[in-house]
Amino acid sequence: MTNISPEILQTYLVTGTQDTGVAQFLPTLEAALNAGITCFQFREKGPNSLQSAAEIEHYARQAQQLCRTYQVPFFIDDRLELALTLQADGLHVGQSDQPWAKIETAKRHGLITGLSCHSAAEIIVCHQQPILDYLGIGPIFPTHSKSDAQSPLGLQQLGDFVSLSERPVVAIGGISLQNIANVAQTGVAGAAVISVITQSSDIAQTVQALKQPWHTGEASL
Ligand code: TZP
Ligand code: MG
Repeated sequence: MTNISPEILQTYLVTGTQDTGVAQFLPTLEAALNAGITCFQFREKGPNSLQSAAEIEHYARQAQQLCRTYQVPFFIDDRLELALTLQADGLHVGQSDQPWAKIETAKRHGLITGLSCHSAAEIIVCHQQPILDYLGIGPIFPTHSKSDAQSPLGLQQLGDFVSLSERPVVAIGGISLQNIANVAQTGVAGAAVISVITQSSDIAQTVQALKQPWHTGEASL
């Protein structure tokens, strides 16, 4: 039960200026787009993120323009009004973001909708909600990119949650080139990452390596 092609979730970059520095934000995104990411989420949040609404909108618009050039879906984390103003392709929300009211409004305006989940109970609630397109599940492994991250779920739990979910799942949190093959084997539609791309010294090679399990059939979609 979803309205999207799960392939868009396969290699999903989540980033804001706090992860790259302001100067490297657009160059990092363009390198990742050029290398073949399948989705981008603008997530301006947490320590060192921009605070001015005008600046946030400026970088979001620039990022959206780049995504259009590469024909990659452009999502926004949490900021419903910005997502509607820019006519983003999707909105992603967390459990503490008043998710259902935002998901409802976003869906009414035709956006793709995603929700972060961390427990079986949260996933079961989603069964009743056809307005939700996909689930983000994580963190799977320890992460340094989210200061308020919950405890890591691990691969076994991820596999159980993929089975429980009625919607495509994108895994997030601590995903690296060392564990991407194991993540793909749980049946997720894709992997969402921050630091493995933003801290890479060779983004083209990193993105190729992240996509590898889906090319070689290791992923159990
Ligand atoms: N939500 C759960 S973990 C996480 C988010 C946004 C951070 C993922 O970043 P990284 O660097 O890929 O671990
Ligand atoms: Mg949140």
